[in-house]
Amino acid sequence: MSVLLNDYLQQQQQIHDLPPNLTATLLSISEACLQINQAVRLGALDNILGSARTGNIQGEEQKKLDVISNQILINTLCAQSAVAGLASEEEDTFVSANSNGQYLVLFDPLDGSSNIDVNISIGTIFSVLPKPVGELTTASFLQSGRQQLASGYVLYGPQTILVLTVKHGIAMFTLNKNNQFQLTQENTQIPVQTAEFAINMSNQRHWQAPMQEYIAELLAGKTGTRGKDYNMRWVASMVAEVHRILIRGGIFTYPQDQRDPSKPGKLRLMYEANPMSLLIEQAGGVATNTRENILDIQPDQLHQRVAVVLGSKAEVDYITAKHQNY
Ligand code: AHM
Ligand code: MG
Repeated sequence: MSVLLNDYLQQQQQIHDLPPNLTATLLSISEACLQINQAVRLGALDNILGSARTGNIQGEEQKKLDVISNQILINTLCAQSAVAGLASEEEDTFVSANSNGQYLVLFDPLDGSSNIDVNISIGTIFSVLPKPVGELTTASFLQSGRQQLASGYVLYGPQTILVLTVKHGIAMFTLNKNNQFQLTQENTQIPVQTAEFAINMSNQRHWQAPMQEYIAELLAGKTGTRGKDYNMRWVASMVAEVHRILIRGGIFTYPQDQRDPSKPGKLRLMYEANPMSLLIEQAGGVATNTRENILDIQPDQLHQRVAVVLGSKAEVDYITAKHQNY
C-alpha cells in the first residue's frame, strides 16, 4: 500500500511524539513546493525564465523563479498558524508570520539558480527551528543547526522528490501521478567509503593549502597516496549533489578560499548548510566546515556563509583531519 507524506508524518507523530503542529508546518512547506514545482515545470511557457533584474542582499542577481518561489513560500507559510516567522536567502531580514506560532522556517526558495534557465536540477531547501519565547527578533533565528526540529529539500529534477528528516532517519517521497508525495525510500544510509567527489575545480588556485593537497591526492588516483581512482561530478545545484550523495555516497565541498576573508565560503549556514547537514547526519554521514561539525556552529548573522564539506563519513573525517593537522 502506498504511504503518502501525510500518512508518514502521522506515523512519525505517533511513534516519536513530535512537537505539536510540526507535521502541519511540514505539510505547508510541501504545499508551497508543489506550487513551485508547477512553475518550474512550465518554464518558458509561463514566461518565468530569465532574470528578475533585481539583486538580493548578498549582491546576487535574482532570477524570476527565485522571486516567484520566495513569494509562494512566504504566502503559504504566513497562512500556517504554527509558523511564527520566516527567514529566506532572498529576503534582507526575517519576516514575521503569526504571533502565536511555535516555529521558525528558514529556506533557500530555489537553490542552484544558475541552472534554472538551462533546465538542470534545482531545489528548495528548508529548515525548521523552535521559536524561542518572547519577541521575535533576528536573534530568535540565530540557533545552531542542532536545534533544528526538521529539515529537508525538494528536488525539481527528472522526478520531483521530497527528502526530509524529523530527526528519526530520513525519508524520500516521489511526486506521483496524482500530484502527491509518495514514500519511495526510508532510512537511507550513506556508504562510509567513497571514490566520488564534487567541487568547483575552477576555484582551485584560491583554495587553502590543505584542500589543494587533498584534491591533488584524489587526482593522482591509483598512482597517489590514496591508492584508488576517484570520479568527479559538479552539478552546481547543492540539492542535486546532496541527493546523489544520499543515494550512492560521495563527498561534496564548497571550501573556504583566499579571495575574501570576510566570506568563509559561498554557501549560507542557515538556509543551505544546516538543513543539508542534518539530513546527511541522519543518514550516517558527516558535515564539517573543515574545523568543526557544521551543526555545532553558533551563528551570529542570518545570512552568514560557511565552508562546507559533507558526505561519506570516512572521507569527510579524512579531509577534516588534514585541515586540523595543518
Ligand atoms: P544559489 O543559492 O545562489 O543558487 O547558490 C548556491 C549554489 C549551490 O547550489 C551550488 O553548490 C553552488 O552555488 C554552485 O556554485 P558555482 O556557481 O561556483 O558552481
Ligand atoms: Mg542556494
